[in-house]
Amino acid sequence: MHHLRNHLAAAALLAACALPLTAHADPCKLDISGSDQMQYDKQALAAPASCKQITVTLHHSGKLPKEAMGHNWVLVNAADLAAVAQAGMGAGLANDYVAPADKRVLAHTRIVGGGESASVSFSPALLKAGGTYEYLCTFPGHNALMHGTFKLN
Ligand SMILES: [Cu+2]
Repeated sequence: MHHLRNHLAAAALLAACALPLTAHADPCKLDISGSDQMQYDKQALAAPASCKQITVTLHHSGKLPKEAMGHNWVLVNAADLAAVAQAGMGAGLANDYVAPADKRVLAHTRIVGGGESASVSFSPALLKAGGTYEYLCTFPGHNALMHGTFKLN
């Protein structure tokens, strides 16, 4: 009986430990893809306000190089989207199309080309619950198609 109880406890422990290792089981880790058709695969992302850190991983599902069809993931207050896109254009590829020290940029990945991925982690404390946030790609000309809403829930 003693033996069986230990066995059950070990099985329960294993099940509890295995859960966070399963892909997409962690609501604090988000994935999004950008394509050669200049589109994200998701128009909205959300993460719990209780996350210690939120990590967004951007995948480039296409084949084109970053010079031709680069993508990034840039988080801003919705009201700043156009201005951040404009400033990013002038910053160039060497700066991942993000103006250095632009305080309107809340978080951003580097620019990726076909087959590459990049992640960014940030604290939900940067955002207000109920605030309206948007993410965009600041590669020149992309933000008109490549943007979406970001929410804490
Ligand atoms: Cu893009």
